[in-house]
Amino acid sequence: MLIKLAADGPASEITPHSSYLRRREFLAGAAALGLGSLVPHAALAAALQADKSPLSSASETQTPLKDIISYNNFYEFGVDKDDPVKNAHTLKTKPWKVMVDGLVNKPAEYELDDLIKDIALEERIYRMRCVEGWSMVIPWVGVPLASVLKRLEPQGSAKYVAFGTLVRPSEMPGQRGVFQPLPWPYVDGLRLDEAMHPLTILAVGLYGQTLANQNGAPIRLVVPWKYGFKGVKSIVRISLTEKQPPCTWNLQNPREYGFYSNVNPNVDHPRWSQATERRIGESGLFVKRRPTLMFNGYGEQVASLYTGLDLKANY
Ligand SMILES: Nc1nc2c(c(=O)[nH]1)N[C@H]1C(S)=C(S)[C@@H](COP(=O)(O)O)O[C@H]1N2
Ligand SMILES: [Mo]
Repeated sequence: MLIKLAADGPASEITPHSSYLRRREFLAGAAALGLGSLVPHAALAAALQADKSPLSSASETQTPLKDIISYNNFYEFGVDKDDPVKNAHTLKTKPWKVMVDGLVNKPAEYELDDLIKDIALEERIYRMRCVEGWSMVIPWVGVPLASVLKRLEPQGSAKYVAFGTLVRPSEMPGQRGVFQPLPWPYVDGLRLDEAMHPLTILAVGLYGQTLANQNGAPIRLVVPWKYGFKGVKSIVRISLTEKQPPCTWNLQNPREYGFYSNVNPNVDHPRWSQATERRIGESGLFVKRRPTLMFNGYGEQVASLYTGLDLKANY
């Protein structure tokens, strides 16, 4: 009954800023009342209303929620796939501020709700492909990154967008151990035209609810034609730059991970093939690996971004 209450109104309705906020508060209140267990995947998840986007890859079976929230890479919470689901509850996602700086006319430290205010939330069902060889189909809820960037007014000299994430060891066990798997903050970036592409979104939810912490709450990048590691989680900084920004995995191992990281079955990672993938949630003796598609199947929309670029050299 309470879940019905949270999902107030038709799914096609545009979500204004104030009701987005109210939903977040409703669930915080529900959690305080001990009603958190009514919410399927996290005590603070709140129902979101989103327009269904025609840009969805809607024909494929969606990966079950339980798999999306329990098989994650989020090294701030540990390096094993089941570490984030166990550890990410300690992350506090409210209040949340995003610092915007660099080559923009509207630099500021924005409250998250102000950053996406009045931009309609959309449901985008996307195939996602990790460089490790697994894939999922995820019904994201988010806003086009282009809409947010337009609001920030990139200057003419801006050529790239850099994303930075939270460094808060008190809430992130992976940042306080003796062994720190990555340099912090986790960073990555896009060329400005990739960032402005209509398929690129900032996600705040999935399966109609706010993101579970382990999926990158409260806001993360989603670029469906690139390998999963470009999906920067728990973003606290957006910078417009003239120079190509650093990428965590490229810094870690430049021979294995490049700036572009476009899904490409013809260019193998040095240690494993990229020709096929295992769809998470389809485990079983007789389940076959699927062929991986060029640009993860989004080539018709994005291939023109790379005309004239050698994709073997620019992996
Ligand atoms: N901040 C941060 N973002 C991150 C990572 C990380 O370790 N830290 N891992 C990346 C990798 S390797 C993948 S495959 C995706 C996984 O996103 P998901 O768990 O929501 O499927 O998040 C990416 N974003
Ligand atoms: Mo990944």
